[in-house]
Amino acid sequence: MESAKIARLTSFLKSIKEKADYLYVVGDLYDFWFEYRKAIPKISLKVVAGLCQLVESGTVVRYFTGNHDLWQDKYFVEEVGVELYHEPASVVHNDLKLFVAHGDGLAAGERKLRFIKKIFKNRQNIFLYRLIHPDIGIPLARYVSGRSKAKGKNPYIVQYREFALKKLEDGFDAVILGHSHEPVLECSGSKYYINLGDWVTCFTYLQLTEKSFNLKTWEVPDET
Ligand SMILES: [Mn+2]
Repeated sequence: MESAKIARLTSFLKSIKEKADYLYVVGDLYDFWFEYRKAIPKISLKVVAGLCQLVESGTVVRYFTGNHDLWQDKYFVEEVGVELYHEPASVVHNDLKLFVAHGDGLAAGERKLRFIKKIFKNRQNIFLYRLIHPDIGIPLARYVSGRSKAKGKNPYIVQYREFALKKLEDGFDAVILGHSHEPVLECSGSKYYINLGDWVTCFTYLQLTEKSFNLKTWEVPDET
């Protein structure tokens, strides 16, 4: 993460301190994450510290892993105090039933990705990968992870929406996804399909107050 983006993200984390009851991080916070037993990637300490301070202030932080950080293990749980979700989850806030997921693999057409994820998440494969020295293993996995970045528009955007509409029919009040980088807030009656966008170019976040959803863009406050 480059410094301007780190500053933008940490200023956001600071702004919700003592205000937000919950923060959901819906995956791919980092381009890449892999945990060894005694080593972690050299990632921005400022972001980790920002999350720590948020947890200490009383905000419950729930971290859903994405396709770039699916190897999250115990570090964020033990050191930061986040609640970690490796799978989509159903949660209730303000009497609203929400379906939350990063989104990768939910489109009907993503069979290949679902298969690769199984291999990546296999405990034995993870054990073997940990035998590679971090100075080799981390850049290698980062390279593979970088190659998986969609060039241009995600081809499954229509299918993610179809998946979401089915969930809404099944009784959810809102479906909240990430992954596609395209912010969406679609309302039909009292039901919502939301995509959180990203913090690469959009800097969007969703705010739930009582029963209303607001998809907002975070601008760094002018300190002069
Ligand atoms: Mn993703």
